[in-house]
Amino acid sequence: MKLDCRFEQSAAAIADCPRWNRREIAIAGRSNVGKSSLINALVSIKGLARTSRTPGRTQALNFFSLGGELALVDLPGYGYAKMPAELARQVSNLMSDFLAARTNLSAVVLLIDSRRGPREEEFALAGIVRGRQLELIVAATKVDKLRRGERAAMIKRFAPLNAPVLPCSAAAGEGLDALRQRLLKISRTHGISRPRPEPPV
Ligand SMILES: Nc1nc2c(ncn2[C@@H]2O[C@H](COP(=O)(O)OP(=O)(O)OP(=O)(O)O)[C@@H](O)[C@H]2O)c(=O)[nH]1
Ligand SMILES: [Mg+2]
Repeated sequence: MKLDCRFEQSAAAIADCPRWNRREIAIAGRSNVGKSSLINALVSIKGLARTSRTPGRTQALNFFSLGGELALVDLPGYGYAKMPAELARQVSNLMSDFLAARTNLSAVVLLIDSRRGPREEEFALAGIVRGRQLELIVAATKVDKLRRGERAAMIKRFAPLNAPVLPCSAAAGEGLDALRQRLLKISRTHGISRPRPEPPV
C-alpha cells in the first residue's frame, strides 16, 4: 500500500498552523520514541520527517499532507531531560495546546516505547484525547528491540491504558500495514463531506 505524503509546513506556534480543511492525525509521544521515523516508514520516504539519535530533534509542529483529505502532524516530543527548561516548557505547551484545541484533529497516534510502557504523561495525553472524543491509537514502538519472550510482558505493561495497542517497528517494518489501514479508516469515517452528486434523471 502506498500513501501519497508531502511535507507542507512547520509551525512554531498555534497561530502558525495551516488553515485548511484536512482532517489531521497527530503523531505524539516522548522525545526519541520514534515519531519521525514511524512517519517516514509509514509513507516509505526516507528523510521526509527529520529523525535523530539526539532526543529533542523535532521542536515545532510539522505538517504533512496525506492524500487529498488527511494530514499527519509530527509533534515535538516531551520529556527530554537535557533540553533547557524554558524550551522544554514551550515545546510541551505547544504540543498540549495543539492536542487540546485543534479543531482539524480527528485522531491521535500515541507512541510509547515497547520496552518502557505508559507513564504518567501518556495516561494524561490519552485522557485529553478521550476527553475530546478523538480516536486514540496506541503504537508500541521499536518492537524489533524486544526479545521473543518479552512480548507478553509488554502487553501487560500497556493494559492499564485500556486501548488497542499496535506493536510497530519502523526499522523492521512490523505493524506498518496495520497502522496504514487504521489511518485510511479515519479518512473514511471522518472524511470531510463532499457535495453529493446529482441523482440520475
Ligand atoms: N531499533 C529501532 N530504532 C528506532 C526505531 N524507530 C526509531 N528508532 C531510532 O530512535 C531514535 C529516535 O528516532 P526519531 O524518529 O527521531 O524519534 P522522535 O520521536 O521523532 O524524536 P523527537 O523528534 O526528538 O521527539 C533514532 O536513533 C532512530 O533511528 C525502530 O523501530 N527500531
Ligand atoms: Mg521527531
